[in-house]
Amino acid sequence: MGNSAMKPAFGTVTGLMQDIARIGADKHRGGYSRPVFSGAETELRSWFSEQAGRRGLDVYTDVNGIMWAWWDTSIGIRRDAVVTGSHLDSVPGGGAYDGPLGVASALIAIDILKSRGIRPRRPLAIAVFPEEEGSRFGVACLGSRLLTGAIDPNKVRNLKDVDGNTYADVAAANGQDPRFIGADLSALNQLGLFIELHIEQGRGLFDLDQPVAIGSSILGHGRWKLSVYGQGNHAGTTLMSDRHDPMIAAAKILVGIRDAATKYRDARATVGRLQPIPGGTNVIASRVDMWVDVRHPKDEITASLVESIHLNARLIAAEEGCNIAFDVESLSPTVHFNTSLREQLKGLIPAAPILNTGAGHDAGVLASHIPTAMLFVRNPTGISHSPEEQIEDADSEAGALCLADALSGLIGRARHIG
Ligand code: HGY
Ligand code: MN
Ligand code: MN
Repeated sequence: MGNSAMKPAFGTVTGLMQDIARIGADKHRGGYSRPVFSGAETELRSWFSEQAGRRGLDVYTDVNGIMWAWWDTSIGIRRDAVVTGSHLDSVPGGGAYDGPLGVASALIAIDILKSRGIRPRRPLAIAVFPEEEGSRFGVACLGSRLLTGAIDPNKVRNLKDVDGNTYADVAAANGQDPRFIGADLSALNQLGLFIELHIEQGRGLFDLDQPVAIGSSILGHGRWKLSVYGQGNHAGTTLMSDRHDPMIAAAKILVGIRDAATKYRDARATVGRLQPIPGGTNVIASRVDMWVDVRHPKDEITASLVESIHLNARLIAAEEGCNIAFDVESLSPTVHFNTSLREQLKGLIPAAPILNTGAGHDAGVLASHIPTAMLFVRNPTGISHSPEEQIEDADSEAGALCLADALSGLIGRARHIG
């Protein structure tokens, strides 16, 4: 897979991933917790900046917190650029590779291009998008949504983390002026296409016995916040018959969500986060907040599944003398990657199969503005968003080689492919 290349000047993907292996390690959950604007994510940003600087790339962070590292052509005009990259933030207790693999592979791909004596005839940049997981402020792909104007900057400024800190305050404390976040047409107009390498979050490649695949589509997905309101009270002095316990309603609603999703082939519905308020052992909760992640290849099925979840939750809450609030936090339609770019990649990496993904990515957000593509690298267990996420070293290097082959084929092509 991929052309044979001399040893890259700066090392290997495995070596770069080892460089950052201790950053953001979560002793409590296992894996990594690298929320946006945290010390760990900030340290990863400095690591990227240093690595890109070592390669002579021009690195800066834009108004939306997106990092760009440019390898300019001799004429220096930044237009119609080929962009690759991914994200450095993680879910709580996430794996090492979801995000950083794409960033490390982009750095090594540039090493490989340089070791082959290739100079860009079209600007080439690495982009690192913040808050791809939406783990701190609740909206997935926040950086690419801001860049493309897909989200109201006022809504973003007022997003809060679990401690009640607003995005505006945290961004300002981290050197980003929240007054200027939002659609950035000057940045967007520099871009010609985006190709993101990512660890596969599934076992497709393992089953096909291939190291790298080309992406075809991203499943539509959304997140809703469901709050169940009951009557807070004392665990010892409140008879069972006198309770309006939102935890009971929430438990029934949760099982109902699973049952509703199993009725639709290919649907996925998950509650990975549930928060009783106030959360005391000897306290009947007054409220329970839960967050529902729903996905399906057909957006209309996602909508009807969410509708039935909402209705069922309302009915169950009423039975328990409770009521609910149900609000959308983020919603992304199913995205089919640019066919011409995908076919071009197929020509450049002929052995790579075509696979879809159930995971969201910044490439999905950018797809409505420029041709985008993805490369997936084999994940032997398919497990992701877990400390057990893993990859074989040889596959990491194969991924970077394929990315280098793709980039060398894409540099210097006309802006709009097909
Ligand atoms: O949630 C997702 O699909 C992605 O990992 N952000
Ligand atoms: Mn992820
Ligand atoms: Mn990811």
